[in-house]
Amino acid sequence: MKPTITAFKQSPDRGRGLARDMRVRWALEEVSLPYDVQLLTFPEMKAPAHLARHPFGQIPTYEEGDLVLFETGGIVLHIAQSHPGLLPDDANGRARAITWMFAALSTVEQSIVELQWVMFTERDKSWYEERLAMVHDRIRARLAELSQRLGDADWLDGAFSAGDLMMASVLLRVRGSGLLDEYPNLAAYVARAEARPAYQRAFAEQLAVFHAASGG
Ligand code: GTB
Repeated sequence: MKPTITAFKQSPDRGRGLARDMRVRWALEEVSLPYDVQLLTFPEMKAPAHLARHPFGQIPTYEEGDLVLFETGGIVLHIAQSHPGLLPDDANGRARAITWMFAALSTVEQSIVELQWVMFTERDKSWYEERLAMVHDRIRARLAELSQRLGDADWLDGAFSAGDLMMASVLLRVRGSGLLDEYPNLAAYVARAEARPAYQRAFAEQLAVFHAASGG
């Protein structure tokens, strides 16, 4: 059954692929699963029909027959477990790849989301610069540890997996700050992930939504 995902009708990231539907699109492209997209306005995201799908009124969601999922971690894991291509065959390798997904979402993404909150909502505060520097340092600490672990490997644990998909998606969100470039092996890791044909197809799809919404 062809799944349907939800995404912003007008993404605030202006087609830069930073909204979280991108990681779901990417996973679907990696496993060559065709999908439909339902685009939502902000009021539609907060209306009862969407709240029935997503308790927090966010995007993305994933619907496949009777199955309705929210949270990109759960969605990408479901895709990876139901189709070959994103998880290793051996049980220990699968467990480690899933662990990297959790690490991306809980250990690395947390301070990156905090940075975005600070930049969006605290820019006018007297302590903005001080707080920004603190959050930057928190992110640097995580990036340094991750950089150390990755070393000169292509991917986090053997072949590309859902763990890399999630980690690269999270790291992409911090690239605009310049912090990623302080760790050349992480910048190269993200560039390698972006060069994957599945990533490119997913990126083009979400960019087309932005162009359609802006009439260009
Ligand atoms: N933990 C959830 C998941 O992983 O699925 C988080 C989902 C989430 O935060 N969704 C956001 C949303 O729906 C869109 S992606 N926000 C509306 C709301 O919470 O009411 C977050 C996002 C938005 C904009 C940019 N940007 O402009 O660069 C990047 C990321």
